[in-house]
Amino acid sequence: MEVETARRDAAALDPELLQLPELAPGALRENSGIAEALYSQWLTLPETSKLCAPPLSPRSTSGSPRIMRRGSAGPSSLGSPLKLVSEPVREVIPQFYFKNGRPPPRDLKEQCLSRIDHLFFGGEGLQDDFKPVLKELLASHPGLEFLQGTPEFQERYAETVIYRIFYSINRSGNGHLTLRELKRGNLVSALQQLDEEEDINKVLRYFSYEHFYVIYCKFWELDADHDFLIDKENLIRYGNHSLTYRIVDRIFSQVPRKFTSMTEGKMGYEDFVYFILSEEDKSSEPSLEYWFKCIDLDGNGILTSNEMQFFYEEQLHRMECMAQEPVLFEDILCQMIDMIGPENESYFTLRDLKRCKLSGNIFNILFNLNKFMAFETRDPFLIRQERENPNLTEWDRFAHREYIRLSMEEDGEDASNGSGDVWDESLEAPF
Ligand SMILES: [Ca+2]
Ligand SMILES: [Ca+2]
Repeated sequence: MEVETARRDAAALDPELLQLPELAPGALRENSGIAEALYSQWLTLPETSKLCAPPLSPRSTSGSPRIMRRGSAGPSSLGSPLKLVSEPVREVIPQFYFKNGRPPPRDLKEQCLSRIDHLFFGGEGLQDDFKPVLKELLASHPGLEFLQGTPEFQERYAETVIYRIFYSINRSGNGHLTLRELKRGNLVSALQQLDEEEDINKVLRYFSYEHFYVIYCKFWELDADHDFLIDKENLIRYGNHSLTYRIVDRIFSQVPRKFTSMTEGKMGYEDFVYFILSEEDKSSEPSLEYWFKCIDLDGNGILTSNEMQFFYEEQLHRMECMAQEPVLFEDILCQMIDMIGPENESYFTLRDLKRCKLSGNIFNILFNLNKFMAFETRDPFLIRQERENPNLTEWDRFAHREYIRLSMEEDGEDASNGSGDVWDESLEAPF
């Protein structure tokens, strides 16, 4: 939908402003091919990619909620964030009230639960079955009111939340959530928290708007041509080129999970959500399973030293290229065995990894150079972060850091004091 809007905008552009050589007046309107070409060019401009970011959460770090700068709360004629950004500054004054006061918060949870009950009456829940639950939530949760002017981002938020729920709870990975899986997961307690908490960003399990914002912006950064698909070359840029070609190949051979994108050789948004959740929290069980499948080249359920060495070779090569002192595989293997303490020292099983809290590091050692280095040097910044909030997951910490960075960027403040790597790079014009 935003694409349509943008296309209309592109068609309505004044050619003079674009300083086109020798373009007859009206040519743009008559020749839609030019408009299309301009539109594609416009999409690749660095400024455009900023404009297409979803609205910041009301709890912006700068204390200046974007929604207030956005202007009128009335329905936007185009419903596009592209338009809203340029509107004049105006404060939103709520123009409605609940005749009998705001409905008691319990209602929301009851509604969601009864929906879910209904959903499982037939035995299993599909992703689509969760859509009405999210729709109700978007209509009634005070923490999501600010999204009401941007229906396309309401939709993206809803799908992201559903993917996150399935990633964590649908452990069979078959897209059919069973009642058993639901009961074992923490969705019901997340709904309860959602009910009692007005600040959506405090509901870290599944529903945080900031978490959605980070996932979506990361995807948008990598998807240079904005066709909502990512190829290998795009993904290799993830996290400041932190991943190896070999692991990216494995992801694209769809070993850890079959892509839902339907376009050969490309990853869609849902596939990316699975990837980023696995990449940024390697301590979680779904993540361990995801990466275990990647490394298990012959798929026999054990990781041998040969399989691990195949991936580590590329890391070693990269260390050499960066003139860093390489850590030999034999040394790293001993370190990994000490860390995991596997039942049989000649290989790792998934059970070995799930038993040990530090297992995620194995995967960083094998294919993520930046995180491997941070681990080797015991990055004091990360250690401090862990001490300050021991209850947060690795994912929560990552999302928090990135949200701050992205929102600084969007606020036009100096982001250079952040680590700034990925974002800066994405701002380079890709031609
Ligand atoms: Ca793309
Ligand atoms: Ca194997």
